[in-house]
Amino acid sequence: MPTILVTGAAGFIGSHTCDQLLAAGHRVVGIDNLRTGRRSNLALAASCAGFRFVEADITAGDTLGRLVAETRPDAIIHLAALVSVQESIQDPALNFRLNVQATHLVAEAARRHGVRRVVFASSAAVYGDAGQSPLIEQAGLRPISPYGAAKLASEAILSGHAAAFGLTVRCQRYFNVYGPRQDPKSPYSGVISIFGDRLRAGLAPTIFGDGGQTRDFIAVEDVARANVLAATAPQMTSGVANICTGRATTLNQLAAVLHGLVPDAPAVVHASPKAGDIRHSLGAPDAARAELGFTAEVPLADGLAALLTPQGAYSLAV
Ligand code: UD2
Repeated sequence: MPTILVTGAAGFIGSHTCDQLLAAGHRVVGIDNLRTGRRSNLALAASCAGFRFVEADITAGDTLGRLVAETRPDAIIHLAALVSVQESIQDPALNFRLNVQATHLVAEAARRHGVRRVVFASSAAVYGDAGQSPLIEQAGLRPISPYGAAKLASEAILSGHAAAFGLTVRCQRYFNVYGPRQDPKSPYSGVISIFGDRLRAGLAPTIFGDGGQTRDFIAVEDVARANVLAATAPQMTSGVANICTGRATTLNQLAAVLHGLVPDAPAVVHASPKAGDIRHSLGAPDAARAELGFTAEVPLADGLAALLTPQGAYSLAV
C-alpha cells in the first residue's frame, strides 16, 4: 500500500485524514509541531501499525526534506498551517512562515525527492468577499486577510511546481468545516463548535448580527474523505476545487437545529455584526464532483446530532 505523508497530522482536519487513510490500509507518516494540533487527536491513529508520528516543525531547516527522503511517500497531504485568520492579522510574518514558506518547502521536498502528488489545504478565504453565490473556482480571487493571501500564494507556488516539474497538485478550498476535535476554546474555532460548547454548558450562544448570514458547513469526515481521494485515487490531474456541500445555512437556522438537540438551552442572543464578516459564503461543488469524484455526504442535521451526543466532539475524545 502507498505511504502518505500528512503535515499537520495532529490537527482537527489532519487527524481525521490520518484515521481515514489508515482505515483504508495506507501507511501514514504524520508530522506536526503541536503548536495548535494535539497529540490526543491521534489516539486512534497511534493504535494502528501503519502509523508513524514525528513531532517537528516543517519550516525548521531541512526537517521535511530529510523526512521525505527517508520515508519516500507516494503523496504529501499538506495541512500544517497557521489556521487563524485573526492571528494572521496580528502576526503577518508568522503567517508568512507557517503558510507560505512552509508550502514552498513542501513543494521543494516533493520536487527534490520525487514525490508525485501533493494535496494542499486551501480555503474559501482565497475568494475574500467575492459577492458571488455560489462561488465557482473561476470567481475573482481577492483575499481580505494575510491568511487568505497566503493560501492563494500557496496555490500559486504549488501550481508552478506542477507545471514546471510534473507534480500532480490538488488544491482543496475548504468551506466551513465542523466536527469532532475542533477545539471550541481555540481562537480559530468555528461557530458550530462555539455554539455547541455553550449550549452544552447551559449558556446562550451569541449571533453576531441578525443571523441572516449564510455559510456552507461541511463535516470534517467529508473533508478528510476528499483529502484521501485527492491523494490516492488513480489518474488524478492537477487542479483546484471547492470542498463544500453546495448548501447554504443561515446562522438562525443553525441555532434552531442546535436548540432542537438541546431543548432546555437558553435562547440565542444577538450582538453587533462582526467587522469584516462576509454575508454569504456558498461553494459550488461541481468541480470536486467532476475532478475528484467527491460529493459531501453528511447531512448537517446528522453531523450536528452526532456532535451533541455525550460521546461527541466537545469532549475532544477520539
Ligand atoms: C471561515 C473560516 C476561516 C476562513 C473564512 C474565509 C472557520 C472556523 N473559519 O470563517 O478560517 O477560511 O471562513 O471566508 O471555518 N458567529 C457568530 N457567533 C459566534 C461565532 C461566529 O454569530 O460565536 C458568526 C460569524 O460572525 C460568521 C459565522 O458565524 O458570520 C461563521 O463564523 P466562523 O468564525 O465559524 O467562520 P467564518 O465563515 O467567519
